[in-house]
Amino acid sequence: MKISILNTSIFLTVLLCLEFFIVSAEQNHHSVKKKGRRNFEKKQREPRKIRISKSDNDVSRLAENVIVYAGGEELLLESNINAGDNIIDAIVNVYDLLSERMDSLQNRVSAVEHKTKEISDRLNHMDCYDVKIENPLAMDGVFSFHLDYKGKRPIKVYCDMITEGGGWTVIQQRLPREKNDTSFYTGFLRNFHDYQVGFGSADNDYWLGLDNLYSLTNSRQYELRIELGDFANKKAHAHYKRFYVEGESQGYRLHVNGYSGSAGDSLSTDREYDNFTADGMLFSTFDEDHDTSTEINCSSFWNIGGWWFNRCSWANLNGPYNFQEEGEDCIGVNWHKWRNKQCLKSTKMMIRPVRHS
Ligand SMILES: [Ca+2]
Repeated sequence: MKISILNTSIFLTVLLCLEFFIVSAEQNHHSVKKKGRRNFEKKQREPRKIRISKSDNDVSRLAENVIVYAGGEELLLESNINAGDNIIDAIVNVYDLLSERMDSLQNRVSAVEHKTKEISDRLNHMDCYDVKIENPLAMDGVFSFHLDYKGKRPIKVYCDMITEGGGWTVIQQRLPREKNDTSFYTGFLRNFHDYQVGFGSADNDYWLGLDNLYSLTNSRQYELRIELGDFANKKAHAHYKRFYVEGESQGYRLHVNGYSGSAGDSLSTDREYDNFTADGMLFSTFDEDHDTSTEINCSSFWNIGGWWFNRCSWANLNGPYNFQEEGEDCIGVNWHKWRNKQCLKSTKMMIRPVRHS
């Protein structure tokens, strides 16, 4: 019986101890859980910031960053919604970063494409002929070219895409005017520097410039065509098989030959040399006398603009724009082999690469 009472006492004692341990374990568990929640809530009150470096470009690493931020695995399990928000934030940040870099790359690609096209045009489109070859349906109009490999800025010129197959680069132009025409038009009584660099505008009267002429006509072989109109609205033309000018150090000396056409030859020496031929002459203006006359400066004496004067010339296509009065001589825009001392209403000098067939 004593043994029985002892056994019962031991059993009850063991049972009480076991209950004590269970209660302590539960209290400890709740204590840990509560402490963890406080830490998590404290972190949640802080502003949300996720620092993403450029190397954080894979989602698993981003998720890892978010778990560390959330304070541990246990809390992440309890707050998986918040952690999910953080992952989405991180992915949005990466998306923004990638978009920004894509935009930057796109801008750089566009810049390279633009430069490539510019270089390509410079190499492939030197003049109106190149445009016509690439696009046979191209119409008359103003186009931009880099006229030589050193060209920094594109230069605007008028292209004649119709006359005799087109592809003509206009180097000089005087548009037809009427007496009652009060609109502005370019003056051609200019100094040497203006004739060097060019003046006027491609959609109106203009002179392309001796430096540009030198660059163009020394890069390939050109033919020259001159279109003329008088005040009776008659037309004529002069065609030369070969045309080029030398550079500044050679006084922009003119070389032109191989005449054909309806206007007569007022430039070359094909038939006979005389004191008015332009071929072989240097360029002169009122302030730069390089003509062959020892007595006068042709340009300033006759007031006829810049030209390849001899003593003096059969042509003044850069003379002042004067209207022809019936029966009177007119010193202005002249082509003597066609209309002698009558002033002309319109002129157009244009060049095209010689085609070797
Ligand atoms: Ca002289």
